[in-house]
Amino acid sequence: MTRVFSGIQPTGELHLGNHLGALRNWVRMQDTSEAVFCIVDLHALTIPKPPGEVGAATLRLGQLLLAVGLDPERCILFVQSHVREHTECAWLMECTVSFGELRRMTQFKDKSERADFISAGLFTYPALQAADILLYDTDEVPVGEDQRQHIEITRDIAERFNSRYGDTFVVPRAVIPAAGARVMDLQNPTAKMSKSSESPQGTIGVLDDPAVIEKKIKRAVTDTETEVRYDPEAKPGVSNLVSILAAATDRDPHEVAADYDRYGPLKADTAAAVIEMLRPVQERFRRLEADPAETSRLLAVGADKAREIAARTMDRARRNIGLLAD
Ligand code: ATP
Ligand code: LTN
Repeated sequence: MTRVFSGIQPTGELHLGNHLGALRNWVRMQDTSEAVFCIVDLHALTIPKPPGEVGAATLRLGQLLLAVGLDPERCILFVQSHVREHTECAWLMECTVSFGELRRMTQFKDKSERADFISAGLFTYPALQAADILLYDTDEVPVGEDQRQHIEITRDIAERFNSRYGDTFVVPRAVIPAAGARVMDLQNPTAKMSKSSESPQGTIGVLDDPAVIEKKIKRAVTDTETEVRYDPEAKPGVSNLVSILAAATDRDPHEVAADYDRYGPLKADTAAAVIEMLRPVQERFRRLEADPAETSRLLAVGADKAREIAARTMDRARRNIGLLAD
């Protein structure tokens, strides 16, 4: 079976873009592949955080991922810092990637321009990400378009390591969902919906109350025409609503658009579909929130399974490098 690995940082609240663009696919992949999903808490430390913040956000994200439908019986779900092999392997990756390659990463360029404190970890971030992926003999990495360069560098690292020390790592490939999976900001439909968006009104949180969801969709920016058409270039606002409704009901956006001739009913149905889709997620989240020990237990089970695979890969890497056995 294909081994799939992906990671998500415990920063910010999950939104509809994360849900439709990533998490829903993760849930589906549990049945078609050997799926490993990781809450990458150490990656969150590349930007300094007050004590306790990352741990609390990790637990909450764990609860959310379980609520969305990740099932520890059908996938491995764990926290990066619980499996020490990630940081150990990251060192091997740092010694395999070059300074110049890391300097060319666009995410580093963007983030370092905005950061007050540029940690060395922000610079070596891709080495830790390569370790995450390569420890699990990963075939496929489902990620958004913005991560393409990180998967490319992971492939380069794996190939270079293998040619230096012999076959050690599986060379993974990125799986990037088709365009329709990109959810745009409701207030600024030419920008993607994002945790770091300036307009909370433009972003629907997975845990938003039904009344809040309804209000945000009702106030979503459209245009001065009245015709409903799926045309993301000319009509970004309306097309975003159409594609949200299509994604939430598993239909084709062009077909959905053909059902409407006014914006009002389109908005009402989109809100209803999103509320309906998120209702069971919110209910499961409330139950998990009431019993944090259960989520911690499930994450510990996941870490045990992950460690077993990661330890084997690290043994192979140490042996192939020819480090003195301990
Ligand atoms: P940021 O605010 O830093 O941009 P984000 O909201 O984009 O964060 P990430 O943690 O970078 O979220 O992404 C988690 C996953 O969700 C990734 O696989 C990403 O591709 C996906 N994703 C994020 N935003 C959207 C969106 N608007 N539409 C579709 N998928 C998205
Ligand atoms: N850099 C990714 C998060 C991430 C990841 C990974 C994704 C860390 N390690 C391994 C896939 C595989 C992000 O910012 N979305």
